[in-house]
Amino acid sequence: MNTRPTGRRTRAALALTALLGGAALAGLPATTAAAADGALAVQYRTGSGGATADQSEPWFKVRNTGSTTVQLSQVKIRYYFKADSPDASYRFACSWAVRGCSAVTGTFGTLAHPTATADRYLEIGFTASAGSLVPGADTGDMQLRFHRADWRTLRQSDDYSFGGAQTSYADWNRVTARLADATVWGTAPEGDDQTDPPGGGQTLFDDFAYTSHTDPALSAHGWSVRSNSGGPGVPGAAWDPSKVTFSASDGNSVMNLETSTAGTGASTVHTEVLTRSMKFRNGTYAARVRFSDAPKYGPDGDRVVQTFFTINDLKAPMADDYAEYDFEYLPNGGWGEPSNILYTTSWETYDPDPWQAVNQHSESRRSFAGWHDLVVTIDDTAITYYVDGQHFGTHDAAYLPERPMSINFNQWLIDLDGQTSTTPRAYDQQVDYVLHVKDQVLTPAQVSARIDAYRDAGTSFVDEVPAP
Ligand SMILES: [Ca+2]
Ligand SMILES: [Ca+2]
Ligand SMILES: [Ca+2]
Repeated sequence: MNTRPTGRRTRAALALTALLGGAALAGLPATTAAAADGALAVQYRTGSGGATADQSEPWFKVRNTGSTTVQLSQVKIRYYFKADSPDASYRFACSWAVRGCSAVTGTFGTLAHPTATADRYLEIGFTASAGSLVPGADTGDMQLRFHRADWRTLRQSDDYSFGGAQTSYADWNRVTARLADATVWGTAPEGDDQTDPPGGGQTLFDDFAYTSHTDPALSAHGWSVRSNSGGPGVPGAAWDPSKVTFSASDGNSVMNLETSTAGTGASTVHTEVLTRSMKFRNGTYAARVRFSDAPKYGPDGDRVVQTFFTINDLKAPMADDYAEYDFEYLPNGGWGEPSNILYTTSWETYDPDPWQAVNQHSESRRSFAGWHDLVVTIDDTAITYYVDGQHFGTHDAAYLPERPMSINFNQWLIDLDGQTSTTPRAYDQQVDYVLHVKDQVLTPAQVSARIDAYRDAGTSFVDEVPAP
């Protein structure tokens, strides 16, 4: 992980965004309940009834059989199947939907307890633009499909939810529907233990009250201070744990990441701190970070990147289960930018060689020197960034995370072209705290209130977030 290439934003990346519309991905269930007396029925037919096929084509209509209006964004349908092999991967697509394919999301999950006919599921969800269902209404036709990533023939005769004889729409209880996290339709296979999904709220909070990078508490609290070489940034640079230090003033400890160079790869030192566990997915992430525009000594001008981000591992070029959400401040420009710029970027995936990026970003071209409150929220529908309580950007469902991630801070140099001097110089990035609240979307004000409450209680660290 963290072999993040330079030159990460291309105009081609933005053009690719349009191609992703039908393959949007949904995250964990929403946490708020609505329409408590609502009930749903799911009708199914197959568009491809063979025992084997190039694509499985589960088509659905969802009908509101209750007495209150249902927001489709609160609805999830699961279609269970047996994968063709343990490592087979699948792609979702929507051929046609009355509500619009862009309003229908599909993501794949793995059952914790596989059975002979179900070890995976396709979960269908809806964006807010899908609208609602009044009592008695249905979604109309949703002609959905999925295929193997390598387009090899798939076997569907062994799939729990498949009905080869269902060539016209009829109620089908071998798929499930959930409304606001409650299962309201169908019978799940025994392997689906997700009957009562967590409401979330488990929290990681760290005020970074440590003495040094070798403080046993730092590791005990799940953090790793990077020492392994490699990207991103200047080739030959070291990642030096000893340049991650801690200091306190007025009883509040902050972490400092120092990055330095004397104009050569061998003299360049990068810094990074990250959680060892990739267990963070939907919810709220927040950190108070101090960016700097100028070095603390030596000549200015290096293409520094100062960051707070979440990331998981790219399993293969363009693998769609990659995820990354960044705050990246470039005080001296870089990536073709002449001057200071703050990016927030949400990643679907990328190919390191030849470089190809599938992401969406927001930017602001001004100085962000000084302390800033950074917040990003991820739910089933969007990724939203805030800086100092102000909305900074919202990115689309196509960029939602498919898998959990680590939480990272790093400071590094894109290259040595911004300042060609061999005079030593160093830059600081500081971090006051980090907060993650699982599966809950908090406002920046609610984040501040949580931080205040932990500090009032004298709590400098808590980690309730379960392992993935
Ligand atoms: Ca199968
Ligand atoms: Ca992705
Ligand atoms: Ca602190």
